[in-house]
Amino acid sequence: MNLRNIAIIAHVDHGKTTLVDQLLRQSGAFREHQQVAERALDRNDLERERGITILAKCTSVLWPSGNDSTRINIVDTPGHADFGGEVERILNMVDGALVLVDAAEGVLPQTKFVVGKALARGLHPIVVVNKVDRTDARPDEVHTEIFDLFAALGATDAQLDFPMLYASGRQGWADATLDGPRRDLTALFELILRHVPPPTVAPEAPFAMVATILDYDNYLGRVLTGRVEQGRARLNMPVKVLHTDGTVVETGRMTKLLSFRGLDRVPVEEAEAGDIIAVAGLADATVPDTIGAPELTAPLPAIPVDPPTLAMTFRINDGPLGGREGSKVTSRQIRERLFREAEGNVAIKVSESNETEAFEVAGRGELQLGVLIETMRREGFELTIGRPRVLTRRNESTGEREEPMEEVLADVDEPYTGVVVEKLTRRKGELRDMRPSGGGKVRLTFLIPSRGLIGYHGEFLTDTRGTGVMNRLFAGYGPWKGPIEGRRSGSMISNADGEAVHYALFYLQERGALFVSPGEKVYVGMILGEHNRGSDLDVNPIKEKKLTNIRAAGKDDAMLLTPPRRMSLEQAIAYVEDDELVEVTPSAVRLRKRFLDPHARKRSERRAEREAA
Ligand SMILES: Nc1nc2c(ncn2[C@@H]2O[C@H](COP(=O)(O)OP(=O)(O)OP(=O)(O)O)[C@@H](O)[C@H]2O)c(=O)[nH]1
Ligand SMILES: [Mg+2]
Repeated sequence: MNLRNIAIIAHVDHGKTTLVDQLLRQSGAFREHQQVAERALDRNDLERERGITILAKCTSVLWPSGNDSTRINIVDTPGHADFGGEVERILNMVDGALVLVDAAEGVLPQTKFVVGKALARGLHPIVVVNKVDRTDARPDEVHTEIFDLFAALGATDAQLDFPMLYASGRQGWADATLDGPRRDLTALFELILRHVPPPTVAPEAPFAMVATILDYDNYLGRVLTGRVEQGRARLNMPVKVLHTDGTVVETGRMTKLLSFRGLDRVPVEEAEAGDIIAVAGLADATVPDTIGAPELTAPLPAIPVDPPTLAMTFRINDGPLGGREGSKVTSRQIRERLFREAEGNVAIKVSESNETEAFEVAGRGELQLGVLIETMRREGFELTIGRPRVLTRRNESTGEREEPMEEVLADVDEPYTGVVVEKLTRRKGELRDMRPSGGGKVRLTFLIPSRGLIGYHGEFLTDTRGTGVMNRLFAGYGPWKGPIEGRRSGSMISNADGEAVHYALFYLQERGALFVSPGEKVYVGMILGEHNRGSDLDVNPIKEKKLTNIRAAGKDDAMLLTPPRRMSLEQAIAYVEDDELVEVTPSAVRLRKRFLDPHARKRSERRAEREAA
């Protein structure tokens, strides 16, 4: 069988999934009149809503149609850095890569990251300068940027001689020149067949594959996707699973073998070396274990999973409104759900917390954990979430404490550079480079602790009036940078249970921005808004006006209330301090103090002060 395996890699949003869509369409992978959503591969709800790919997925197309067609397995990878850890492993199961670069945005941090990995793997990528239809496209400049990038990353002469196409994935065309016919993707299909080598295989060796992508299916359980590196996979054959250190994880049978056809996975009886397949039936096997025939003695080489960099505590909702809005509220239910998530998500680690009825959930970033919380909330869970913490480590040779660092590229209009530099510096960022990036914009490059970026993105957008673009990339570990100053404002805290009323809120809004509006349920210890001063303030949001006479009551109309500041789940999580929590239910996101009772709060503050002293 003629076979090609390729991965599509790029910076976030440069158009990978859209291009795969068109490749599927134009190769006839969809039945006639089949209703297919745009970016069909981003199939889970949160992927669709947020417009980003979270989980890498494999698809396959036939080209050209007819008898001597070649099957091309295409792996669509996530571009967002929180989900980017898989890319390197995925590159290990393909023989070619399409590098997409947005013709306007050009080379960005994740482009650098994925191209570096592809070159190191010895792949000869095909470059696609994508979104050429954009009015601000600058395709020739971007072509030069890509060449410089390859050179800077130490590409060999053969890799530097990369083939390149101009394309608009959305319009569904790719051409070798800018004045081509702009009709379809034929040029890209042909280039893939010509340029990407077929897999090199050892059909006679015992069966072996590296589990590369893990997902969880309600019917099949754990599903592991990988390429058959050698031998032949047969349905129900006994297999042995080996950890990268050679220990046996389990023995079992592959009760389901799935091959990729268009958007679907179809059951097959066997699969030969070189093909990418999905396997079900194993209980413990995970990424990057080797699944192999019983006679296999050593695991295949594999890239370890990156350690998590960020953790949050997930607790039960023990506030006074707990249990009213959700259907899954017990710590047993939360435990089961979290451990199930860790089963199907290699980037998430769950452990019991020192606190009662709480769990530590560690992952790769705010977005990844935010997506998990949002998913659980939609499933009916109630939770309280604590402030995110970065996970530090000890440097083994120096004994020093180290923390995760990130490289940040911020493109901002010239007048806003001052405020951005000031804020990032205050968050312990080091300005590494500052240069004009065209159109009156300045590109700032920072090296900054991941910790300093928690909750910064929203501020960045405000400070640049929504015109700034910020990109970030994990840049390894660096020495602990010491304390980073937190929020400057205190909180306004409710000292009463009930419903907030207009009259009370009107007077409170002078003291800081409010997060609630009249009629919303409030309780003792709930955070109602920001206090302009640095300290916390207990206030009464349910106090009604004393009705002395009728005329005075009518005056309420003139008491205008500024609309409350609404925070998204992720903004709320980034906002809270160590002594605060975010209460998450299917219908609300509220902020509260960890200790609701004012006396308990004072006691714990005093304890914290004593400990600090
Ligand atoms: N102008 C223009 N926009 C495009 C093109 N291709 C994709 N887009 C838009 O760019 C956005 C991102 O597209 P996706 O296909 O989701 O990008 P992606 O690279 O898969 O994104 P991640 O998976 O999150 O990294 C969407 O709004 C698309 O409609 C194109 O050729 N031209
Ligand atoms: Mg995508």
